[in-house]
Amino acid sequence: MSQYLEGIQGPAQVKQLSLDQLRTLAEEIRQEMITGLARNGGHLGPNLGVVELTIALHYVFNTPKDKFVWDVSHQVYVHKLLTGRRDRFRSIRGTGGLSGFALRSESEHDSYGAAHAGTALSAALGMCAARDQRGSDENVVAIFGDAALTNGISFEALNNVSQTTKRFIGILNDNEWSIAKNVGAISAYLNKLITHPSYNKLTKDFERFLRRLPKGEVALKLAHKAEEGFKSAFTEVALYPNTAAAEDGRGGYGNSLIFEEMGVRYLGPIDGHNLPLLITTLEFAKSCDHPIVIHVLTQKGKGFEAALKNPEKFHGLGPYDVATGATLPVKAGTAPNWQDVFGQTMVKLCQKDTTIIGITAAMPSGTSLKYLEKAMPERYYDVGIAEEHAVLFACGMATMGYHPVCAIYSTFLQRAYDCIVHDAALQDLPVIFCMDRAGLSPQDGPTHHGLFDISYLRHVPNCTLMAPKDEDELVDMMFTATHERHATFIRYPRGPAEGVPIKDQPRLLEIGKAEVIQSFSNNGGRKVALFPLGNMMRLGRQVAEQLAGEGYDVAVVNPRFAKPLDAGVTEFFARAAEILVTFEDHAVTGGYGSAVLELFNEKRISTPVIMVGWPDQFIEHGSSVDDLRNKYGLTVDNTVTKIRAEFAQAPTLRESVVA
Ligand SMILES: Cc1ncc(C[n+]2csc(CCOP(=O)(O)OP(=O)(O)O)c2C)c(N)n1
Repeated sequence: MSQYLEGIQGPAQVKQLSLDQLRTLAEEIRQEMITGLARNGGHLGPNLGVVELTIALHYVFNTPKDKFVWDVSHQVYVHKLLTGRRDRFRSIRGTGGLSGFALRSESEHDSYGAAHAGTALSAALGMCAARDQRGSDENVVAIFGDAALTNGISFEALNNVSQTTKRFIGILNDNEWSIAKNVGAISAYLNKLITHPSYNKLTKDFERFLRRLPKGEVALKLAHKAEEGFKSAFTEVALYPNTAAAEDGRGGYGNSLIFEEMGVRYLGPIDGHNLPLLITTLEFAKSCDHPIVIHVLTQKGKGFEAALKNPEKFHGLGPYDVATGATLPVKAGTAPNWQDVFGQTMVKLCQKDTTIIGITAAMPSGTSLKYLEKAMPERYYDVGIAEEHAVLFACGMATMGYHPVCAIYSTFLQRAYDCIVHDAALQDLPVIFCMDRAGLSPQDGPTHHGLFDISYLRHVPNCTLMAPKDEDELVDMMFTATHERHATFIRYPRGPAEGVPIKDQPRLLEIGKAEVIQSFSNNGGRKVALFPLGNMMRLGRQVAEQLAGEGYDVAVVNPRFAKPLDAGVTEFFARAAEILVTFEDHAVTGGYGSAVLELFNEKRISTPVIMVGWPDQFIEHGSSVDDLRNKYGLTVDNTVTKIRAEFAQAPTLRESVVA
């Protein structure tokens, strides 16, 4: 039983606690997260790092009137616990449960939804502009990580702050980690601010200052009572930084060239686990009439030994053992993950072809490009959370004779759409895109599902788009892509592949050529042609089996290519069949099935098409792919029922066409 957490119905109760009680609350929150997430997993590490920061934010500000805009928002678990969602907390990321991210429809305290990085500063600045327009007085606080700061959009926003508003509060939550270790010059710069000798000295100064408060202790109430005196002294520290530190250009307390030159007051770095320091600093920020960024140092995984030891693993993970932090071993006989096959194949391809290069946008482990990083670091680039840059960087390399491979999740590649069209495709550059998580990312939900890439790529000229039915074909497709002279996209889902053996020597596939898995047997049954794209082959085969058991004559074709379609094979089976079924782990709108319909229109083929795929709506999060497929009918039973219904509906029409 917790002493305080259970009594927290909303931020109002947080404000009533004393400093000691807040500290106990912080411990209780850590315990609840460590034990509560063990069964289903989640973003444990980042949330353990922001316990004190989130408590302080709710202590000082008043949501929902004041607005918190969390970047990525994978670190909002503490915020959820403090804003009336404690009793549903353990449902997080599961079917029907709380979202793992901020979600406007979930709570009035979630002022802005997110899960892609780099959006917080811009959105918060927009809120500030709206506030100033309408003359209201709410505070807007953007909370963003050190890796999110490396994202281009964050800088676009910073560039725009001082000309837009006088009241803007940014919290730079710096734990030195992206998912992997943060990379790049910005990260190095932040590190300089932290390790500068003036940091410790001035922090001590600040502590000394706090101790000078009445009763000589760092006590919240007292800090508040002494507000005016405190603020002016604080301002002095902030406005007149250590000059030596400023002169050598390395920043120092109260001085950071990057922020200051952008017209944004910089304050910090401060200890993000020191509650009174956080509270007093936030109080100060609230009173400022100029834009301000507070640099807060936090420890990812604080309070859980296993998470501290392995920040990358505990950034986001599945079920784990509360005592040891150990995750479940992979069951014997489980097929390798698609991404691991991708990563290992990259190493093999790079060993044979010196023009191949691997590029990730801050996702070395998610995409498994880590294998290349380890084996051939000189052929590997982590460009940070910067998908547009990743694609343009690849385009630049491609102009110089290289074959860059961008390993980017389908959902994150959305951000680089213009670079795909304007740079890769228009210039007809041989960049290879391996789109991981094409399909569902069930526990993350709509922000992470990769259900739109076929639609957003299919109409772009000069592009080839393929989807492997199994891991052996993934290797063939990667090999084939390295021989292409155009932009080539390969989509494959998250998790285990099919468990088929992988040939020693990959095969060059003919572009735009489908694979006939099973032709009609002419057994006298009604003819159905199944075209399952990519990982939908398994479902397609199950449907074929069921239909065959019911006496249908079934053909199964592996389309391989969503672009270019194999027009010949598709037309042949379409004309031979009475019904054609397309399957795709993708939105049906504008997807592979739509491409088939366009072909039918062009060739004046009138065979009915049933399209199995995701409906035209955002698919929520759920505990598993199966949960969501069952809900939306991407199942054997539902497909077979539709086929039967189609035959029942127009039995004679088609017969007359066939005749
Ligand atoms: C556009 C985009 N690319 C990649 C990701 C994957 N991603 C999620 S969190 C994260 C790291 C965020 O690090 P930081 O901003 O420092 O926050 P922390 O987790 O350290 O609190 C990344 C790369 C994403 N969410 N959005």
